[in-house]
Amino acid sequence: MKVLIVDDTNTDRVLLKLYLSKLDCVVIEAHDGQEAIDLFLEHGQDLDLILMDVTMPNVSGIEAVKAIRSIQESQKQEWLPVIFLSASSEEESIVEGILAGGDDYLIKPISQKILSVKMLAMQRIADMRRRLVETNLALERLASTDYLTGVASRRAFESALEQAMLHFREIHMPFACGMFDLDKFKAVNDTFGHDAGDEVLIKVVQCVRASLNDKVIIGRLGGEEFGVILENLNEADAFAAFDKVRKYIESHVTTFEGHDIPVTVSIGVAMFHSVENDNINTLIKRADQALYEAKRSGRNRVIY
Ligand code: GH3
Ligand code: MG
Ligand code: MG
Ligand code: MG
Repeated sequence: MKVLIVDDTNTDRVLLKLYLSKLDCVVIEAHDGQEAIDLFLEHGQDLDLILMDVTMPNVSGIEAVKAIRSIQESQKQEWLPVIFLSASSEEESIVEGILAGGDDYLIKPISQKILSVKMLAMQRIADMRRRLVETNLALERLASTDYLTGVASRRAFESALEQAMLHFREIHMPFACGMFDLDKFKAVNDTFGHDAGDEVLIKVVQCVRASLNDKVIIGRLGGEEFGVILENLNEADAFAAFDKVRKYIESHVTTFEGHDIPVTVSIGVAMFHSVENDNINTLIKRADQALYEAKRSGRNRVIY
């Protein structure tokens, strides 16, 4: 553990350092609240605990902890336990310390045994929080990714679309949103089975990446429907790019258990123009209408 000790009294710091060295801690020291804030700003990310005296000249321990908590809040930092150490056992003082952001409050003289178990308790909470953060990250990844094809989930795609709108409105550039729907895909499942259908979906995504680029934003909007965002292109170039994808998919047949499975896609394209009053719903609606038109007029084509 890396511990910041804050105390204006020399002998108190020496004693704490001795206790902490027996617990294999790395220690840094501050002599008052201001120095504690400065050291926190410098070392904050790798500190595991702060032991904070309450009564100190200039900036008190209470003020220092309030400042540290507000920095943590504004920078969305991880929790960092703070234990106050004070000669005052007044009810008011303990209440003030905890309300200021302290996690515990020990009364001087400090018992080495009590300090060490209090530190253990803090470490237990820190471990639990770390596991929670990891689980949340894993869940977020899961919710933002389509399990079968690895592209963005619908929710993640819509949020990427939202980001793109903000960005391109700011730089006054257009971008294109293409909505893909596989043609007669039900027949693929009916003829070759659901697993073969799954292979085709994976292959279509590979084709989009191969014919555009690896980093293009793709989302799975529904069963056999995908969204693709093409940035920095005018209408004619976007149309050409999507038509290239369409041809690429048409000419790259999926092979599954010895069967060749041809598939085509219909693509509806909507352009986002920064001057228009578009929002994500109107943009998706226009792409959807273009897709409907592509289907109606014979499939395997790009319409915008
Ligand atoms: P259209 O050209 O008009 O789009 O016809 P379609 O057959 O593609 O459209 P329809 O909506 O009738 O059928 C879509 C099919 O997509 C039905 C559904 O079983 C299949 N599907 C949806 N999600 C998956 C999936 O994850 N895996 C597989 N294998 N099939 C899926
Ligand atoms: Mg003091
Ligand atoms: Mg469909
Ligand atoms: Mg379809």
